[in-house]
Amino acid sequence: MKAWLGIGSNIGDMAAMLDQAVDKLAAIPGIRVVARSPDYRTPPWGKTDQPWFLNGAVAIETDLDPHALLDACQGIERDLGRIREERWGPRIIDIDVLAYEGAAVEDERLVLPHRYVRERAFVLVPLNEIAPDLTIGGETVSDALAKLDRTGIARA
Ligand code: PH2
Ligand code: MG
Ligand code: MG
Repeated sequence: MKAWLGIGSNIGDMAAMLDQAVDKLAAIPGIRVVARSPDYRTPPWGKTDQPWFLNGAVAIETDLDPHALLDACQGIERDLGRIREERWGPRIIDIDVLAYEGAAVEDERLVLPHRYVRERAFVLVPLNEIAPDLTIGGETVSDALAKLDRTGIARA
């Protein structure tokens, strides 16, 4: 199945963190990285008194089901030294499952498509580079992005 991930970091060597996250994803049996957006510098969203982020998007082909994919992403976050911290606060690496082909999931661990994708320019700007026609919540990524303010977001 195809799935789309958002990656982000706002602590330390952010570009290296995103590279390592993608390398580790590609090294997992059952995950094949098929596309990666350029990195974007993005202003902090939600909790604004924190450093800027570097964000990107990744498309994968996977044999893992949505929850196994979430486990794999969280395992990589742990490997890269992430400790669970405050909601929407600074993080060394964040790997979010944004959407998974054919899957609608809503439980305590996982909501797919991701709850806030269509409100977040920092997610949609990179995602639009690799999946403009992907439909999320009845709307394509490019249509959803057209409604958002992308002030401050720039190719790194
Ligand atoms: N992640 C958050 C909260 N706010 N803002 C930006 N710009 N980029 C992020 O990745 C981000 C955020 C929680 O995961
Ligand atoms: Mg996350
Ligand atoms: Mg996140």
